[in-house]
Amino acid sequence: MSAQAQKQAAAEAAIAKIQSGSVIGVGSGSTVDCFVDALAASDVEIEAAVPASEATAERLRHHGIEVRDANGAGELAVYVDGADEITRHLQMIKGGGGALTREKVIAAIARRFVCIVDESKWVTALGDFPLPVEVIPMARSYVGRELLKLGGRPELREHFTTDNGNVILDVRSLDCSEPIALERRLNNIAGVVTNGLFAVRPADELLVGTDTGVQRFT
Ligand code: ABF
Repeated sequence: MSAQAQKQAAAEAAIAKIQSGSVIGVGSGSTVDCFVDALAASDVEIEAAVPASEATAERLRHHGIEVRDANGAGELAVYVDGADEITRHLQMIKGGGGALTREKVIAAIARRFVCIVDESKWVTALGDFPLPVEVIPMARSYVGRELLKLGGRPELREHFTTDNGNVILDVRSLDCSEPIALERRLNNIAGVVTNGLFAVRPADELLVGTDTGVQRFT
């Protein structure tokens, strides 16, 4: 089965987690695109969605699904999003698509986080994928130096500005074996807006598309 078919299967399995009439959070990326399309084709009619990126907002609107701002949406029933890496502890690296800050805010205001991935994202330990760190532009050099002190190898994501007007440093070689501690430490560097570790608030449920069907973990 191709990675695309696995994404599709995980996305379709997530539809069962959504109740008609609810307001939900919707992440970003190609797996989430499958979810939005599957949601639109399903019998489930949500009240509205809070999207993590402008691209997702556009896709939702295209299907006639109401898009709402996080401010004023209140607590969300469910947040459905993908990941770049996820472990058995449901801790993740996210942000390969650059929407990590909005993704983290929506994860924080959702009662449940359902992560949907293809099998390639399912890892035993975090850290092969470069960790995205969103930084306000004037702090780029300072944050880069601090990341070097922590053993990381930061690289500026070229020709990329986040939806919030910031830059991203993609960091290789960081020791991610204690993801909660590292997530907090990175967030304490002045100028860091967010980092792509989702360990303090992990997912609540994982749906992995595999060649033998969708596997579910909680
Ligand atoms: C979002 O989309 C991000 O956190 C992650 O970087 C990316 C995964 O993309 P895809 O579903 O295209 O692999 O979930």
